[in-house]
Amino acid sequence: MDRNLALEFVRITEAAALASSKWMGRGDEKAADQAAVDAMRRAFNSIRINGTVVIGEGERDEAPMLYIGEKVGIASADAPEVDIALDPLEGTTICAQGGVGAISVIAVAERGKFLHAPDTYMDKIACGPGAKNVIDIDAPPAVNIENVAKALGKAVSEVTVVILNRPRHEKLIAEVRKTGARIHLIGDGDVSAAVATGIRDSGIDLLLGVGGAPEGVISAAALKCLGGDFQGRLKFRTEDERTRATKMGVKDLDRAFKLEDLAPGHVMFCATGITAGPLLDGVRFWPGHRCSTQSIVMRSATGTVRRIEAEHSLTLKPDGMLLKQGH
Ligand code: VTB
Repeated sequence: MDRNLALEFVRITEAAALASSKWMGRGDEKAADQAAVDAMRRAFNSIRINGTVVIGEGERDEAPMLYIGEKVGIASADAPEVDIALDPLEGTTICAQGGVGAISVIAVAERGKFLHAPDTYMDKIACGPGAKNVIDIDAPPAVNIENVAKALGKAVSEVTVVILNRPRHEKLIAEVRKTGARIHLIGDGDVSAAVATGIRDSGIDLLLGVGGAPEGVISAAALKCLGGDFQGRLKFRTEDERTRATKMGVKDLDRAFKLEDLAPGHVMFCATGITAGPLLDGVRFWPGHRCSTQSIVMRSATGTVRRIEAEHSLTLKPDGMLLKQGH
């Protein structure tokens, strides 16, 4: 995958972040998401790729834009063939409530590589490079935490585990508390939390628990670039979900997927913060109709991790115009 491409993709997540940031705290999840989707879809028109969305806003009949199978980019014979996993606004509730850690995110792989994850739940475990090789989704939380502590040279009481605050995690939370590890409970947004385990100064060591499966693939791509680890197992609530997964090409529905199963080959990841979180700063607005974004861009081929700070003019940029016109 071309190295310049990574820097092109960040302009797309920036556009989506800028558009949805206008909706921060306004209590309208739908509008925030729509703004991000529209901006991301439009921004794809400026990039030379033969792109196919493999993880997106849903099936073609339920999502008018950025649906699974949609072709994106300026197609040409010499443009790279890539598969795209995206979430224009990961954390719609976070954005609508002005909470912590909403991001706009794109992961890219060579054609046919990403696991085509169905829109079901996934049990997840994620960690950074320091604890790679010691986590195991089939081991009890206490064992994983103990092993992560050892690998990081920390006491168990110094390990911070991030978990989505959900009734389904009651038992998990109790088990983790029993170990004495610290817990960071989040309301939403387990992609930025998973990726944060791979960032040295995020203060997060381990992610445990059940979130969205498509977002698991996106998180795996990021942790591959960061040299961390991610494992996941699909969790089905209905027979219909199992059928859908089979239709999407998942062969073994109950398998514990390793990072290499979810995001094999060379991958690229980029994300822009919408609201401030452990991974990225949010969009900030400055006097004079200017605003700033913080993004992270990385590629697995080289392991380079770039943080990109950008300042935007809201009067000159097309997305800026959109913001000014408002809704
Ligand atoms: C949420 C959201 C996550 O999965 O947890 C969702 O915060 C599914 O969980 O970021 P609920 O149905 O309990 O809300 C994610 O979207 C992605 O994994």
